[in-house]
Parts: sequence; structure tokens; C-alpha cells
Amino acid sequence: MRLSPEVADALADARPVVALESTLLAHGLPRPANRAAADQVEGAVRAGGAVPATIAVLDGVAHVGLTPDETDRVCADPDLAKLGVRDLPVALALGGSGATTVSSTALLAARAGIEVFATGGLGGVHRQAADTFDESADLTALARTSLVVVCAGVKSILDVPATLERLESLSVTVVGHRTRVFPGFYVADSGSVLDWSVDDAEQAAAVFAARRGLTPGAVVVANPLPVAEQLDRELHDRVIAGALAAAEAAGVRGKEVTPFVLDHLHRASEGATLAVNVRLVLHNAELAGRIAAALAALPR
Ligand code: PSU
Ligand code: MN
Repeated sequence: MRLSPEVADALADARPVVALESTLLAHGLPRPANRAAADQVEGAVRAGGAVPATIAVLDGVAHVGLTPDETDRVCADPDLAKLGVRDLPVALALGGSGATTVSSTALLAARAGIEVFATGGLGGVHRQAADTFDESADLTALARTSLVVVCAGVKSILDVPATLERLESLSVTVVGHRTRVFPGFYVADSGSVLDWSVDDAEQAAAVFAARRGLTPGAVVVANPLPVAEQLDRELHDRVIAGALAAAEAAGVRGKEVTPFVLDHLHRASEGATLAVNVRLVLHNAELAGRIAAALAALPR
């Protein structure tokens, strides 16, 4: 594992750091728009008061904190692999390169000593999971990896109630940020409710500190988009139905499903889902920066 000098210095001084994933850039956003988004997301972490640490595997080395050239590579390479936890050993041992998902980013972040992570939407239980068994490895990874994950819920292409049931079974702590309505990624309200909410970054940090002292595993902070910034509901429901039907018709399976569906949505909505996706990640990155700062201020 290679830490960038800025990230290494911040961790050595116990200053706030926020991990960021690279699959969202390489496989979730289209080229070349993903490159500007990468810089904006890092800027949002800094605005929140923390050092950003974007994570990816390049030539067999896990990088925590990327140089501009390394970020160029992650954003430009159309053949970059998508690496979940199970893929990491292969890439590391055989000199491979790839973008890291929520599951593998969380693992590498925790290994590096980073306790706060921002993403867009978690992976989860797919809508046809009863037939396909397609459930994201993000869920089981969060059950055993100790960090705060700030997200806008789970991607709304998924079966949201089933995903929340799995998070409960896996004993992953889930709190809403100023809401007990579980956010719906592109929209503020997924239609599911939560038992708990936090009022601010300090409360989120306190919840994580309590879990850290008790048992391994993640605290998910679900941060809804402001309603004024969400995707139009009718457009949302229409393009998602179209994208899922297209994936089915194309016979897309396994880890290709999420990138295929997101790409279809960006095209079918003429960029509307892309703009909303970037915006929600920026909100999450800024909140994660503030949570990391609040956590750094707590006694250890
Ligand atoms: N959030 C986004 N866009 C994305 C993702 C998250 O706004 O593309 C990625 C994350 O890397 C997450 C992955 O881990 O989607 C889920 O993929 P799968 O469903 O194959 O587990
Ligand atoms: Mn899957």
C-alpha cells in the first residue's frame, strides 16, 4: 500500500482524512466528465475540513491518495478493472490495475487508518435477486469494516427495502443525516424509513466512536439530496425502468450490471442523472469532511 505524502502526513498527525472510491469515477461516471468530477469531489472534502484520499490499485500497488497523473489514468482508461474485495489479492499479486468499489475502498481505507469514507450510493440487493442472487459485496464488507460511510442511500436501481433488511441482518448501523426517511440516491426519499437519525457531523462522529468501542463494522450515514436538487420523479421512474429492461435484454450479468445501468441512465436522461449523481457525491464528500473533523476532535 502506498500513501500519498499529504495523506501520510495527515494520518501521522491525527488530522482528518476522508477516503474516496475510484469505481464511481471509472465505472459510474462517463469519460471525460469523470475527470472534473474527481477534482470537485476532492475539493468538497477539503471544504468540509479534511484531506481527500482517493483509492485505486495501479500496477499491483494500492494507492491511498492519487497524484493528478494517477487520477488521469483512473478516469481515462476504458479497460480499467472493477475491483471488489475478492479481486484485490489478484490485482496486488499479479501487478494489475483497477478501480476500487465501496467494499474494497472501505477495506483499504481502514487498513490505512482512515475512518471516514464518502461515496454516492451503496451497492445492495438487485431487484431480481431472488432469481439471480445478485447482492453487492458492499453489504458484507460493511459488516466487518470499521468506518463511517457517507452516502445518499443505495442506488435506486436496486431493491431498497431488501437492501435495508440485509443491512439489518448484517448489523450495519444506519442513521439518516437530519432525516428518518431513507434517501433514494437520485431522489431524496426512497420510500423506506429509518429508526435513527443524527442532527449533525458531531453526532455522526459520536455514533461511530461508540460503535468502534463495541464491535467491528460500519456506520452508514444516509445523506439525502435537498429536494430542490433531486431528479424529477417521473423521469427517474421512467429511465430506471428502461435501463433495467435494457440490461435484461442485453443479458448483462454480475459486476457489469451496475456500470451498464448507470451508463444507460446517463444517456436516456440526456445527462440529468449524471449531473444529479455528481451533485449528491459532492454533498456527501463535504459532510464526510466535517464528520472526519468532528471525529479527530474526539478523545481516542
Ligand atoms: N456510487 C455512485 N456510483 C457508482 C458506485 C457508487 O454514485 O458507480 C459504485 C460503487 O463502487 C459500488 C458499486 O461499490 O457501484 C456497486 O457495484 P455492484 O453493484 O457491482 O456491487
Ligand atoms: Mn452484483
